[in-house]
Amino acid sequence: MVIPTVAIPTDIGPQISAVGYPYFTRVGDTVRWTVNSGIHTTTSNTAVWDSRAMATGEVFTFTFDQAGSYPYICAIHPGMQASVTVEG
Ligand SMILES: [Cu+2]
Repeated sequence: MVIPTVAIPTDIGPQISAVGYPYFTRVGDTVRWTVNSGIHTTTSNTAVWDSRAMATGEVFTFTFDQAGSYPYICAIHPGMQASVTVEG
């Protein structure tokens, strides 16, 4: 079974999957998600951002201007969870 993932196309990017990965970045950085397969969203649990539905190859970016921990899900597949931790 192939688990669809949302990830930037590098090894160090954020990934959202059934397993979930933490991702660490710094204030002022722009995080970029690219859909590798299927249709997914990257949706902040606390309404900080919402990509809405994206198809394969689509890209969403968000710039973090405050430190904190930001959990997010795929709104289409709520079992897909991950988080971004922004360090000051
Ligand atoms: Cu999904």
